[in-house]
Amino acid sequence: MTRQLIAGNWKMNGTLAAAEALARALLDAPRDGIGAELLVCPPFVHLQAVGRILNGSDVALGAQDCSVAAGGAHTGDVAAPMLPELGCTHIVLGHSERRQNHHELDETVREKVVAARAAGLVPIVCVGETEEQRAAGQQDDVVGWQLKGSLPNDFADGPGVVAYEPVWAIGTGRTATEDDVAAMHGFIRAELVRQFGDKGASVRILYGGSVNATNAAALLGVPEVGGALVGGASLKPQDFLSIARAAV
Ligand code: G2H
Repeated sequence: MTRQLIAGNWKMNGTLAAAEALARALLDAPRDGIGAELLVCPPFVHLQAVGRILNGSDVALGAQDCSVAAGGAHTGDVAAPMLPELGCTHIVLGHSERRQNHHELDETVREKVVAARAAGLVPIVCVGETEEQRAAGQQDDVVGWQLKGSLPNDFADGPGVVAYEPVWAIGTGRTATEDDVAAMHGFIRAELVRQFGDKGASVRILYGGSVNATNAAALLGVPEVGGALVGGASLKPQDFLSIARAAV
């Protein structure tokens, strides 16, 4: 069985000194009882410093976004090929905060997945419904369309991850119930198999949304949960490692 992946999304938090301290704290803490794969995704401007600290360790490095373009006249953007030389192996794409704040469409996310793959990065593609959509019973339709639109046809041919993050559970302290997670992860698995055939069965599906040291064991124990994408709790090294200890 594949080890679960515990990924910390540091979002737009902290100073450079705080990012370096967090990375060092993760490396210095005891690792007993942790079998999960570990990944942290700092802000762009902290990637190089954190990458130097994590270099050679068992904690992988990821970015939180990239441009659809491989380089050129794109002021303010960061190209995917720039990221591996900083130590990045993974990249979070299509997070709901980018879909909302930067009006990213499924098509844009798909182009970014292609760009990230071409640069050798493992894409972690986020999907999830809003509170209004869930209240209207539209979560399957919404997430189904996001999967169809955001994942290129060859997505399951290489390493790739899907993260289910219900928008109403992000940073709110509200977590999806185990039944909610089981239903949505089961739905996503079925969609991946429908979209990609047998290869869709091995795409890892993370859960994200207010995961913390208290609820991690229950959420990570739900069938078809291949790990967690952790925001707020990933900024506290002990909490992040407690979540990792709850993984299988
Ligand atoms: C969801 C998650 C990490 P948080 O965005 O991607 O953040 O754990 O703070 O809800």
